[in-house]
Amino acid sequence: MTVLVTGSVGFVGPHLTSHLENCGDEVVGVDQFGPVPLDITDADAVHGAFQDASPRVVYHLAALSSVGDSWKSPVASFRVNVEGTLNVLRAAIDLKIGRVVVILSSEEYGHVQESDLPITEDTAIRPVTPYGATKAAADMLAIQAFLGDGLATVRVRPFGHTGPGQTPGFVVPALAHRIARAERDGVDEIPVGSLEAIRDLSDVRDVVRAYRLLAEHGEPGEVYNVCSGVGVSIQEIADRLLARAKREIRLVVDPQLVRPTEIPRMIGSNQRLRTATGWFPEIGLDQTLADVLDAARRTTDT
Ligand code: A2R
Repeated sequence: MTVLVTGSVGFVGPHLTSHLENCGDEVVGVDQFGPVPLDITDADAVHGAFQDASPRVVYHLAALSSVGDSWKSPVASFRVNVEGTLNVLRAAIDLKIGRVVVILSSEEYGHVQESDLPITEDTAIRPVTPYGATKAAADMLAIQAFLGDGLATVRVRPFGHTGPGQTPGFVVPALAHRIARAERDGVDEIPVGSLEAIRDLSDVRDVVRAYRLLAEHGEPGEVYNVCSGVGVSIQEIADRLLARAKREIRLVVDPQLVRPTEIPRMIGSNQRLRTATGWFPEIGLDQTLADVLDAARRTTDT
């Protein structure tokens, strides 16, 4: 079966591509700087690429994915994340593509009261960050494409995920890179931002398995959280990484690294995903952190 992945050379794209290929799919990857270059904001180019590939399934990952950057460039985030998604949906409708898996975000939920945790798919959408708002808008477009145009969209709201290959703009690889540099340079302290925030963190390799399972078994028109269901603090992540360090390293809080709006506790429910697909996470946090630290050491050495 031919499938198409947008955002194929980002962080998740290569993990998804190798998983799909291992499952026997023929993958066409498109990305702004990918093997098949495609600007997702160019509607005609998106239509042309989809027509050429003629996929049964589209996995739409292409996005400006940094929450921090979305505060600095909300218009660019909106164009890529919302207009880009609209272009994908319109092309898929026009070309009668069987299914579109639209990758959205847990950032759509925003600040959720402690009493309303864990976050289910029915939790109100109240985004706090510009990035979260773009994903909420993309979510609406995908609902409309299903309800109004009959396109089989499956909407997915992944919570935090990490693994080898993630850029140091995200908290786990950022910490891992600082530790790897401190090991290399013989430094005994590293800066950190907020340590209190609690996140629901998955391994990217588990997340991409969920995406394919949802392409196969997800209900068209439905939305699914992808998350571990377990909360872990940034402090604990940092401590577990430091426990693997090759020297004694201390954390020093740097106020400049604290985000303008930090959501204190985000924990999701993966019940709907489990019921629909039988998915469960296979890779434990310690394995993930070990792999991210090893990857950081390799890039720091080169
Ligand atoms: O920003 P770049 O140069 O890293 O390229 C990203 C690409 N992308 C685009 N592709 C086509 N046309 C555009 N105008 C455009 N702008 C950005 O999408 C990158 O290669 C890919 C997204 O990958 P990452 O930023 O690494 O995100 P990640 O972690 O792979 O997340 C995949 C999806 C995204 O929708 C996130 O918002 C969601 O999962 O969490």
